[in-house]
Amino acid sequence: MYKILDRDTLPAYLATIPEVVAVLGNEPDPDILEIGDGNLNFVYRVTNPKDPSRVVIVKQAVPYLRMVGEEWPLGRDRMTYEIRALQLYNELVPDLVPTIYHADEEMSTLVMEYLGDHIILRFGMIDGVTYPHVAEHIGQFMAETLFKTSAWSMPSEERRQLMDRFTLNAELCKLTEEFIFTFPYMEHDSNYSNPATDQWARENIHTDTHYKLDVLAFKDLFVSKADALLHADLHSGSLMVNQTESYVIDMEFAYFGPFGFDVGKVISNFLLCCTSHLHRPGGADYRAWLIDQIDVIWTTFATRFNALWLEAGDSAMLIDGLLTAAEFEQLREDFMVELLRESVGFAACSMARRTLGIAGVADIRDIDDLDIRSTLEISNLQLSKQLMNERNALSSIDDLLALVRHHYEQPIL
Ligand code: ADP
Ligand code: SR1
Ligand code: MG
Repeated sequence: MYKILDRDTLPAYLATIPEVVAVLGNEPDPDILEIGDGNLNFVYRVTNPKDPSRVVIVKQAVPYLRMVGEEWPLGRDRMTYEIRALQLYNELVPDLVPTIYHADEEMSTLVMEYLGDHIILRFGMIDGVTYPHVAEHIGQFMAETLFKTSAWSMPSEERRQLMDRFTLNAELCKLTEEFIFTFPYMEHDSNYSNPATDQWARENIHTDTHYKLDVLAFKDLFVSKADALLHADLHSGSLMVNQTESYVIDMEFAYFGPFGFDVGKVISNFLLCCTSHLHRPGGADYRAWLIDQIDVIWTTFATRFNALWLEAGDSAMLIDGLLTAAEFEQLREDFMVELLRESVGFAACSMARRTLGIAGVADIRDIDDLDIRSTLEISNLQLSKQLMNERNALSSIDDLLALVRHHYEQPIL
């Protein structure tokens, strides 16, 4: 039976799980610290005080939205989808996700490996730290998980059975539909407020029919296009990293959606951080590093995705003999250009929602001076609009990088 766990009840709960006892040891009085800084759930670090190397993470979904409180009810099913996605990722990309010690759908609880030598990428990037491998790891993660759950890889029936395990992640899909694709582009009580930014949004977002219809077209893709199993919340707060390793966490939004949603969200988070370093000490050098990482992410992703495509046998989409080698090559080339454009459109939506909506990013929202923050917010909105407007003129990652570099060359502060 479901029960909300806390520091008092966690030890007894964990003591009943042999796989957890094997890691933690028989410790009746472990050290427990709530370390969650996310928007939705509670995350505890549980350590054996006699041997601090014996440690686990316990993540539990509660029946409300953590960032608002109990007055915003939210079903606990999200943990079921996080468990299912993390189980699958442990098969597809075991080196890039935490190991599961125990998963309990009824208790909406996941007990997993503690990433003690890693920090959330967002905070490292806010501090201007460079990570030599993170972009490559992100590209690999997306290629493996997206390609291998797509109809270009899986047989039709098997894939539909997998889809069936994720179709009802309805409440979190609705959160995305509203908080990424709807509320930020209109007056809405849930939106963030900063006077100069609000004014700019009223004049340049709420009244821009073309842009709003473009955003709606991307909402349509989010709602309708089931390319692959997405992480669906793949931002720099969902990555824990150090100088050699990267781990993807927090896959509770997982559902079958468009490839470009994961790719675009990642790109947008490097851009949001880049904007923050117009003010933060990282300056031009760190901005250049961030933009270079977008190149590495895309290039690694596209290269690996193509390699998997060439290795794939018969799938729901293709069987041997249908296309000539030249036709297949042309298909892959055209496909990647379209995927880049789709990713850029989703990146544009993500930048606007992180600027105008309830769930901002610390990169920008932790800047105390409201005028400076507003200048950066408006710059993000300008870039969002430019990405959206010009996405279909982009034919390569170099075109995107040129657009972005040009944007950040303009002095704004
Ligand atoms: P939410 O779903 O509420 O956003 P997250 O899964 O993002 O929760 O986790 C919140 C925070 O808990 C993360 O930002 C990170 O600091 C910490 N955390 C989560 N999983 C782990 C882990 N396996 N090891 C170490 N810290 C973790
Ligand atoms: C109320 S929306 C909360 C947001 O936090 C998560 O990280 C997702 O991005 C979601 O949109
Ligand atoms: Mg989450």
